[in-house]
Amino acid sequence: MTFPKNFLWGGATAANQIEGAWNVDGRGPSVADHFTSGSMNEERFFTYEILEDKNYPSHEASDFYNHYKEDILKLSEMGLKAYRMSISWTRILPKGIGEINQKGIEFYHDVFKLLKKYNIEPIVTISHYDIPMALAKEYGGWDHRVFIDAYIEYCNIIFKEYKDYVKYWVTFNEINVLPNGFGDMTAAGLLPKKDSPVFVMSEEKSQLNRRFQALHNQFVASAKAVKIGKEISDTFSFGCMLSGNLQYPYTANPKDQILAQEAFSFTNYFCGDVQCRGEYNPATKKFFEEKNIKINIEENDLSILKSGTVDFYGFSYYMSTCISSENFVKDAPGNMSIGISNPYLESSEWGWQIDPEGLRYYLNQIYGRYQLPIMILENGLGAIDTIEDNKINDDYRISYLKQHISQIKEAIKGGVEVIAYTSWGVIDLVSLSSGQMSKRYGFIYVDKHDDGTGTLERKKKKSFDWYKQVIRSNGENLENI
Ligand code: BGP
Repeated sequence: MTFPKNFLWGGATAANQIEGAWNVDGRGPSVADHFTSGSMNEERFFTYEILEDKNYPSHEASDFYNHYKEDILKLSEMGLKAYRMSISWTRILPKGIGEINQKGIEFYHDVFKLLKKYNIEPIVTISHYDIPMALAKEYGGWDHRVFIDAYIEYCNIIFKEYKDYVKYWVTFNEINVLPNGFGDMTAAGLLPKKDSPVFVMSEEKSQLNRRFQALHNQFVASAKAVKIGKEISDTFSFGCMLSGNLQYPYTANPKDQILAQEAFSFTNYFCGDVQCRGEYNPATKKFFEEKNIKINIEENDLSILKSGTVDFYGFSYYMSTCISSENFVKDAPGNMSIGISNPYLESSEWGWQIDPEGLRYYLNQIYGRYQLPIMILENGLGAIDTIEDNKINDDYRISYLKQHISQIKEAIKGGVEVIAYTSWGVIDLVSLSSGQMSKRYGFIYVDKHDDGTGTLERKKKKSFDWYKQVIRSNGENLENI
């Protein structure tokens, strides 16, 4: 048997992409509620006001808030062992700090009770692209240290409330989208002066300082959360979560090798080293010096980082690109990344290059460096699904997942300790990059469309039964399923 007996086969979602009910039962707005929908060619926008003629997909999303009983029942029917979900910070603390919303507390109690009833282990992301709008508006975003205090207040509440239900906590989703520039608004709530595209990628000096200050503050918050969490319950286990970023050298030119090596280090080890080893690595310190980035590190921060390292390494993995020392056009988009296309790979309908071996490569690299248990917390294919004869035959999704799971198997055979695999968007939800519903990842279809119409009815896809069998066989005999 390759996969360990207690392997956590699961599915993943995030509150702002699935729950909806954005202003119901006392919930406060998050920054994500101010993102309009877009498409492959049309950017998403952040708007300060909610504009009548725009569609804000998080407002209803897949309406998990009102469908959670039915949804969790379906997850149990699939045989899921784990469900990676996030808590919406502003459902608990509508303004991000201060007054508590009892209805929000109860909602997650109900969700966790149901998961427990079906023996589904929750893996809970504390902050998944879900920044309290009130706090961001007042203080400008995570570059202000008030966010550390607010986050710790929020952690204290949820740790105490849910300690009998939750063992696995993930402090921040894809924290490394800050160094790579994609996460200013989504991950750090660094609000612009006026309405602007969500993914701006500014390289201005002042923005760089804000970005890396926000990142530092999140590192400190993460380490503090680990510390206080372990005081509240010794059963808690904490993970980091990075966007698994992989760029191959385009040619055998040694210059390309160096570039790829440096890119891997910057996009993965930068954050991984702080959260797994408790310190900024030498390359990162040099980077700060060279770019003349000035951040405020308070007296105890470095010892806090050292004392709050994580127990497992979590990451998302969807695709890979290439990097070159020559002047190629970056024509391959991806998960919070962009690179040069690889002639050996095919792409999804959204242009993300499909690379199962890349997942194995990434696992080998990360385990080689940290030797911590690994959770693959997101992986999947965003595709357009069509209903024919009342059926959704998503063989393309089955093929994508099968190839990726096979590569995990190979990595495990090679000695890598993988303990969980939670496929992304297990129930169809709003796409982060495009805001579309039509970029579907799920085993469970949700009748909801890009223009916001739809009955919200749920329907099993072909992949539902396929994944059920994969779980039942604990990943064995994949070729025949
Ligand atoms: C990751 C995010 C998720 C999710 C996923 C797929 O970056 O953690 O929130 O959305 O990517 O990306 P997309 O929705 O853009 O297809």
